[in-house]
Amino acid sequence: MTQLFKKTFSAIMLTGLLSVPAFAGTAISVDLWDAGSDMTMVDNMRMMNHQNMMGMENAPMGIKLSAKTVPAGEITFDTLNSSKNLEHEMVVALLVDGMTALPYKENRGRVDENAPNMNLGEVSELEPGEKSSLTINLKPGRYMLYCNVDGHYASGMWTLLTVK
Ligand SMILES: [Cu+2]
Repeated sequence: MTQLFKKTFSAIMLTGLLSVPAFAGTAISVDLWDAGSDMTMVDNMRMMNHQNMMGMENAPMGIKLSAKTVPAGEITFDTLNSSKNLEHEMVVALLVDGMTALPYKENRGRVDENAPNMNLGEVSELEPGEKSSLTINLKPGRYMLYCNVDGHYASGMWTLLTVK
């Protein structure tokens, strides 16, 4: 850290720049988690029904980010599926101003990824314990990261990200 600081500092001195050093991008850690029981499809459906009563704070699964706001530009999502027994994924969507509901297919329990802005990039199905990264360029705006495995979005597996 100190070394890096010195290098950065001398680079600034050498080039005579007083502004922020050139920004190579931002990395965010993404944790795809769940409560960890042996959940079957039937349990998933039951969770979806409970969701309305429970509220998000009691959701049985979710997405946790190391940062909720990041600068525009190249963003790397270092994604870990920390579940012990379920596959999860992470899809990036842009929330357009005034949007009140996502294009959601009730019959399939999934967000419609083919709808505009609903899939700007993804880390597709990760096995329990598996990691993968996605790097994409994001403009300022409000984004949502979600898991589109059947029933998971409705079970609370989404979070918001602000790009400034
Ligand atoms: Cu999931």
